[in-house]
Amino acid sequence: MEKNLEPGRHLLYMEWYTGGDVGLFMKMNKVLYSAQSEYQRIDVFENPELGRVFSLDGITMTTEVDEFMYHEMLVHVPMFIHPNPKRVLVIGGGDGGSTREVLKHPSVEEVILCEIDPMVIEAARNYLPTTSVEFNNPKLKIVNENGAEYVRQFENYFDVIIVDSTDPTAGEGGHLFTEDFYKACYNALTENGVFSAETEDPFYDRAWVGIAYNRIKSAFPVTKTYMGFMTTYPSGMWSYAFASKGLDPLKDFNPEKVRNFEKLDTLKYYNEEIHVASFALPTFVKKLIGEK
Ligand code: AAT
Repeated sequence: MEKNLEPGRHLLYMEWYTGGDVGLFMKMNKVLYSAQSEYQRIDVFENPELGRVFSLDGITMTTEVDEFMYHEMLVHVPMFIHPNPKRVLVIGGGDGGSTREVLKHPSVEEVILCEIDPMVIEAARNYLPTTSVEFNNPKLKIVNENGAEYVRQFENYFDVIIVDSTDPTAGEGGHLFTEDFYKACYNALTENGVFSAETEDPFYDRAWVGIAYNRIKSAFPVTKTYMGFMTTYPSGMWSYAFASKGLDPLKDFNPEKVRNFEKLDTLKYYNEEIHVASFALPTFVKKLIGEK
């Protein structure tokens, strides 16, 4: 006789953190999409607490309820430092969350989303409407190429480059953590250019926080690590790098701009206090990046 399983109780998703001794599990109430692309395995499922969950190779990329924490921090910190960002390049980020945030800035005229995997774009279009919401915006152009190659054709073009990449140890993310790549980003930026990148968690992936910071620092005159909470990424605390050709993320920050931001009521994490506070680092994180 078949055993009657309680609906939603019997399917489980497990993410194994780097090191393989700790992880995260989520109940899968309903599997919406599951496919193997040329690059990675793509899954979208529903969890009662987290809403739609998007994972690549079993690593959580977004959940509907907390993706705002990551996307707002990755995007608005650099966007509010550039005095007038018009051309923006987002590398990775095929779910659309970062470009959604970029397009909230009225000065923006052109956004290129360079996501390597066309199947991620299609999965986001079909199953992740809250992040892919701006995919039909005429200011947005989507290209499916390796960002590390794509960026090389530009010189002195973008005001802001945002690297919304998978982990350096998974899929094609490693290309986006090399010194060569960071130098190509520097060259693709205008004189006032600013840059941000996700640089992993300072606990399970601690080595990468320092590696990424130091590689970015070798390409840019101004490089600073900043942090934010990210509830469904390993350790719940996440690090980002800000870099620029000269603009300083604190000295050149104008809180008035945030206060007057037309879309301020759509932001759920980033605000003028968080902008400043996110550059204050715990002592163990300072050590990771080689600061005293
Ligand atoms: N927006 C939060 C989700 C991500 S997704 C990162 C995206 O980067 C993936 O869709 C992946 O296909 C794409 N990608 C990976 N390598 C490249 C590359 N070389 N060029 C262009 N796109 C690439 C980020 C998750 C953060 C980390 C979670 N632990």
